[in-house]
Amino acid sequence: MTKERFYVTTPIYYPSDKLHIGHAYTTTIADSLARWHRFTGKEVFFLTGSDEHGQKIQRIAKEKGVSPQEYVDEIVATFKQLWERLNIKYDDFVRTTEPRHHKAVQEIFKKIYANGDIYKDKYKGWYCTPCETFWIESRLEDGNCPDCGRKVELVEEESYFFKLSKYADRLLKHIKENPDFIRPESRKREMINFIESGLEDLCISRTTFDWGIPVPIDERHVIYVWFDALTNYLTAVGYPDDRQVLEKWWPADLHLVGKEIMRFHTIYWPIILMAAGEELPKTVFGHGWLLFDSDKMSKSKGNVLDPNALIDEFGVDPIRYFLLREISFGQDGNFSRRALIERTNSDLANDLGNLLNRTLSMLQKYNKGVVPKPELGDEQRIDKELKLLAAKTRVEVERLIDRLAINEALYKIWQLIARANKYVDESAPWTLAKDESTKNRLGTVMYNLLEVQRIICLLIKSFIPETAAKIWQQLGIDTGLGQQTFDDTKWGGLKPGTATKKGDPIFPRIEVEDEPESESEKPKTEVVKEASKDAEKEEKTEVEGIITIDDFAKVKLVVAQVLKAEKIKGADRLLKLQVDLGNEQRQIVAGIAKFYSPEDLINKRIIVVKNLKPVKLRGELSQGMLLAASTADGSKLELVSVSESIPPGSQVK
Ligand code: ME8
Repeated sequence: MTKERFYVTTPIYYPSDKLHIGHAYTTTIADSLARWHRFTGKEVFFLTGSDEHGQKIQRIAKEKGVSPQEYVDEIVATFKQLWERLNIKYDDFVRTTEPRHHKAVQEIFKKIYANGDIYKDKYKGWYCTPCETFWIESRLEDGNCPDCGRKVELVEEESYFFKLSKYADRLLKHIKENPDFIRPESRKREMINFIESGLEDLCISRTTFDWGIPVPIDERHVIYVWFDALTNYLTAVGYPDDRQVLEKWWPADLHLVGKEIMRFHTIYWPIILMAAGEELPKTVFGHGWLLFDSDKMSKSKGNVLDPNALIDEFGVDPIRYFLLREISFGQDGNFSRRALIERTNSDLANDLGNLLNRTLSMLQKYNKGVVPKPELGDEQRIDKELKLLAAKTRVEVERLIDRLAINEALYKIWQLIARANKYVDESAPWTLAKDESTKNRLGTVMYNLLEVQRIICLLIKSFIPETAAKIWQQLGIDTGLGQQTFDDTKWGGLKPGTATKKGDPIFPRIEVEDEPESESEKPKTEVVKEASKDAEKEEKTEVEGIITIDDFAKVKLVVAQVLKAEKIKGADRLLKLQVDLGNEQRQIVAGIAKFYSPEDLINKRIIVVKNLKPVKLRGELSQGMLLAASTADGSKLELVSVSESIPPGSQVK
C-alpha cells in the first residue's frame, strides 16, 4: 500500500542579511507540520532554501567588495546553521544558484514561451528593489511602493512579458472551486479583489544587472527574481527531467508563506503553472507577522531579533514552543521577552516539567523507580476522566493540526497536562503510600500518571522534539522515540516493570529581575540565586495598600475581541459574551446589559482579566472578567477598550 504523502514548503529566504526570528517562525511551523505528518504515518517532503539572485543581492555584494556568489555562500551557510540549531529537519534545501535550479527555471521559461504566453516589449514603470517588485504608476501609494512604503525607481528597458491577464478568469474560477486553495479566508478576499481590479502582464526579465538566470532565448536578459524563486518548488521535486519524482510529490500540499508574499504565491505562481501545464498547489497559507513593539519585524527597519541569541539565552524548545503556542496562526502576534519568559515558566517549567519531576520522585520513593502494574477492575472516576481526556486529546490534536491550528492543538495538550497535575492532587499518592491496604491503588495511580505522560510526550514530540527526547529518556522506555507513531498514543502502551531514570528537571524556572517595559531595551535574563532572593525578601517592608510590581504582575490582563454577545434569560443585568483571546475562545458573563446592547459589542476589543478563577453566574460559566469604568453613582459605565491595531491576545501591562 502506498503511503499518503505530504509536501510542505517555506518561502526561500533572501540572503540579503542574516535570518531573524520572523523567518524562524515560518520554518518552525513547517518543521512541526512535517514532523507531525511523518508521525501520523505519511511520507513527507519538507523543502526550504534560499533565494539568491536579484538586484538587491548584487548591490549588497558590491558594497561589501565581494562577488555575489561569495556573498551568498557565506550567508546561506548561516541559514543552515540556524536550522540545525532550531532542530529543523528539512528533506531538501534548494539554492537558486544551483545548476539544477537554473535548468528548471530555463525550461519553464522555454515552455511558456513556446506556448505563446511570453512576448518581448518595452517596459516603462516603477521598481521596488527591496521587494523586487514591479509597479504600474496607478498602484503606487504617494509615489511609493504600496507593499513596503519605500521609494521606487523608474525603470525603462526592453523586457520579456508574461501574459498574466489572459489567465485571470481561469484563476478566479480555480479559487472559487477550491475553497482550500487560499487560506485563511481573509487573505482570499484580498487576493480576489486584486485579481478583479485587473491584472497587468508581468515583466519577467531585466537587462540592467546580471545577477540572475539568463533568459534561455536571449542571454542579454536575466529572468525576473520572483519568476526564478517561485520555480524552486518544482526544482526540488525533479522538474523538468524526473517526471516520476515530480508525479510523486507535485502538486505541493502546502506552501506556507508570510501574508506579504501571498500575491506572488496565489496569483503569479498559479498562472505560471497554468501556462506551463502543471497542476496548482493544494493550499497556500498566508500567516500573520511577528510584531516587535507592535511593529512588523523586518531587516530594513532594524528591529529584528536574532534567533541565535535567543537560543543561547533560553534554549531551543522555549523558542519553538513560544512561536507555536503564543501566536494564533494566521493572525499577527507580538514577540515579547516577557511573554516568552512567562510561557516558559508557566507551561514548560511548572506544568510539564514539574509533572514529570514530581511523578518520578514519588515513583522513586514508593516503587524504586519501577513502573507498577495497574490493578484491573480498580478504576475510579478520576481514572476514567484522565483516560477519556487522553483519548479525546489525541483525536482533537490530529483534527486541529489538519486545520493548521497548531496553537489550539498545543492548548489542548496543555489541558491534558493540567488534568494530569490535578490527578496528582486528587489521588494524593503520598497518602496512599502510608497504608499497606492502599498499595494496589497507589500502583494504579502511578501507572496512570506515567502512562499519560508517555502519551503527552508523543503528542508534543513534533513541536518540541528536544524536550520530548528528554522525557522519553527519563521514562526509561527502551523502544526509540523515533519509531513511535500516532497509533502509540492510545492508552496502555507503557510496560509495567520499566525502570525509569529520573534526571534533572527538564525546564528550570527562569527568574528575571525588572524586565523592562519596552522590549527594545533587550536586557539579558539574569538567574537570581536563591540566597539573594531571600535577602531581597527580608528587605521588603510592606506598606499598607501599596502593592509591588510582582503583585500587579499576578493579574494577567489581555486584549479580547468580542465574537458574540447575547442576553441571558431571566437575568436583566447580564450579557453572555464569547471572546477571542488570540489563542483561545472563552465565555464571559458581565453585568453590562443596562449599558450595552449585544450588537454594540461585536468586534469590540476589550480588556479582560485572563487568570481569574472561573465562576458560574445564573448557571452560565464565566471564564474571566472584563474591565469597565463607571461613575460613582453607577449611572454610567464604559468598557475599557483598544483600537483594532492591537490584536486579541496582546498583553496589557
Ligand atoms: O520574501 N513575521 O524572502 P524574505 C513572520 N525571497 N514571518 C516573517 C517575518 C515576520 N516579521 N519576517 C519574515 C522573500 N518572515 C522571498 C520569498 S518564495 C518563492 C521567495 C518570513 O527573506 C515569512 O515567511 O523576505 C515571510 O514571507 C518570509 O519570511 C520573507 O522572507
